[in-house]
Amino acid sequence: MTILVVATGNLGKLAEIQSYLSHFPLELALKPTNLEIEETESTFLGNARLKASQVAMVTHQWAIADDSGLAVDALDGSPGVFSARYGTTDAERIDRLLKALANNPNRGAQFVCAIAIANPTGELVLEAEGICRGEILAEPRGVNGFGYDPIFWVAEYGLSFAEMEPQLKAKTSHRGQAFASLLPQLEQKMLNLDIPRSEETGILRNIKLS
Ligand code: ITT
Repeated sequence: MTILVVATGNLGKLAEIQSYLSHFPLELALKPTNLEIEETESTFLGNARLKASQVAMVTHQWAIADDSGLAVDALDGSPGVFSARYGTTDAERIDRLLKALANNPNRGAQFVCAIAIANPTGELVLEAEGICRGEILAEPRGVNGFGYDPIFWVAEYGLSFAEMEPQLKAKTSHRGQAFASLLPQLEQKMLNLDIPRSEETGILRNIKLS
């Protein structure tokens, strides 16, 4: 089975990426922990491309990368691409964000996710982006998920991401939107490469992407 290296060190992201790809006959592998790619681009997509391409080149395998973050309206889109670098722990990042917003009544924000897939030579072959609008809560709510999930509230469901079951977050979230756009492209890519399909299940099998 074709190996797809997941170019992330974030275990929360990894779990979500695994669940989106669970129906694809790809063998997921985690990038070597000592392989750190510096995020030098100013956009989510730029950084996702960078991570996918560099991890693919180093491992000589297909690689998928996710660059994501939280852009807060009243903070002119901060922390944005610096979301991971906004503090050293999730608690610290959340605390800093809540202090920066203080009592500002403008709580609008969006989570953004960019996904890129590179082939074993590092060439980018697929990409997608997703956005989820919400509001920043005054204090954390819920225990599920990871990262900024406890302070991101989605009006449509009256729940924070951390109060949602994983299936609901998957349906609603920025990453869910990005994968909804990516997965048909991935399936098509496999079909274009003439990968056999199982008659019974319709699931693609025996993929050889390269
Ligand atoms: P990799 O680059 O190794 O994938 P990272 O955590 O450094 O891991 P990013 O640079 O993409 O990832 O930073 C994303 C930040 O936004 C990070 O702090 C995440 O915890 C947070 N984040 C991304 N998606 C999230 C989600 O669905 N829920 C909560 N926080 C999220």
